Amino acid sequence: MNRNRSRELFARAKSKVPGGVNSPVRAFGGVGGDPVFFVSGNGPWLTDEDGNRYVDYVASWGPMLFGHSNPKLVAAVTEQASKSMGFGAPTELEIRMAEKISALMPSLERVRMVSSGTEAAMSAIRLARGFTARDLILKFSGCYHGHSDSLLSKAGSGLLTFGIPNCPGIPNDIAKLTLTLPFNDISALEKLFKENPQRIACVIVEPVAGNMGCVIPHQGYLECLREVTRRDGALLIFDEVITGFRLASGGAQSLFGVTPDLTTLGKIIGGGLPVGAFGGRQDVMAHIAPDGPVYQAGTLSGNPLAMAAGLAALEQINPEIYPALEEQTRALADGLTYAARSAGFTVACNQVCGMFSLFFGVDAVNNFDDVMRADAGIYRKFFHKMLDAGVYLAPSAYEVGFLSTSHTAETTALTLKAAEKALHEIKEVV
Ligand code: HOZ
Repeated sequence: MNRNRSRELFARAKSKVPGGVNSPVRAFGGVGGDPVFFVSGNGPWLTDEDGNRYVDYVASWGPMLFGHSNPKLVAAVTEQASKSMGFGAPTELEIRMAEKISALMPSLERVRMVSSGTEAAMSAIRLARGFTARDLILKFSGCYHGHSDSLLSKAGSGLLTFGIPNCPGIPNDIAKLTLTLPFNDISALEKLFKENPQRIACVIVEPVAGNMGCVIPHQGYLECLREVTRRDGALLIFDEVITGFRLASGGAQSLFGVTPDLTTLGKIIGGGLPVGAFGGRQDVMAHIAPDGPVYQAGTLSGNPLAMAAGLAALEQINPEIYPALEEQTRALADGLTYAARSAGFTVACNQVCGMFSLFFGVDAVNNFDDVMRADAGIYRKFFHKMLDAGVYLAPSAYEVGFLSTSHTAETTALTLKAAEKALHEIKEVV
């Protein structure tokens, strides 16, 4: 497959853009080689600058729940663009967005729109600290909640891909306020709260981790987070930037039946445009300015173009879309597992509704240490063979794969055929 134009563009990008990209994982540092530059997408398909077509499993890192160029989203954005791109003043679209989110996820009694998941998490943490008058926060190794100062300790995503354990530029005095624990470890959680009674402002967690690959909570784990935080007076924040509206119409919180105090959202609620949100209990959200003293603001917050795209996505959400998405993703995950084992590889494949991850060299992945034991070298080889066969997987062993409602049995069959060939070829030279 010829990707000359992508190669040329990457070389050109590097002379003006740090690392040639505007977000590190895209630079292909985790898999080697040059990133693919894309020109268009349609449903589950992507077309690159050289005219090659790929089945897309990155889905713009999650937002493309309905595939690329979904006609309802295109129409909504086109209509709004002809009216105005933004006022920096309220619009009815923002109310409709908050009403829609609240109807789908009732724990969000009040919703504040922002422009990214990073901003949502950063603001939710400030709110939790302001509300509880406590400074410490707790996160879990391998979870990623955007790149704000308080949330980069032992973080997943690009920090994992590029092996950056501690990010320079974050003052020690800030970093030491973030406590970390392993995901899925109840006794470590109980011990930490026992040692720090009434000192932790909040626990922030991806209810299904999606930035160290897909890692699923053990039965009872999220319930335990709820119970421990409630007992202590700490807030529980679910980071549903990835899982919100991807796992169920009410997000992971409805799938697992655990209600957090605050939730952060992004990705799908912007339909592919830059959008985030945080929201939750009315009494907590009342502390946000202008109602309360916890300051948070943004020129582009609630931007009408982004609201139009997000609303067009959310209006297509209903419980009926998830069984087919689950079935298609499970068929893919089972097929990949079967193909890998048949070729002689040990693998674990974690999957929940429309997200999945394949880990080589391990037979179960339940936390960050398990992820670290997986063989990223085999993933790299697999990634490139799949790319050459027209399948675009995440360019890092530590990101998840996403399906959309536009993926079909045909795209799954094509992917599995490519995977079977790739895995046999890799095995021959290992
Ligand atoms: N943090 C994103 C994945 N979880 C990567 C974003 C990007 O590179 O676009």
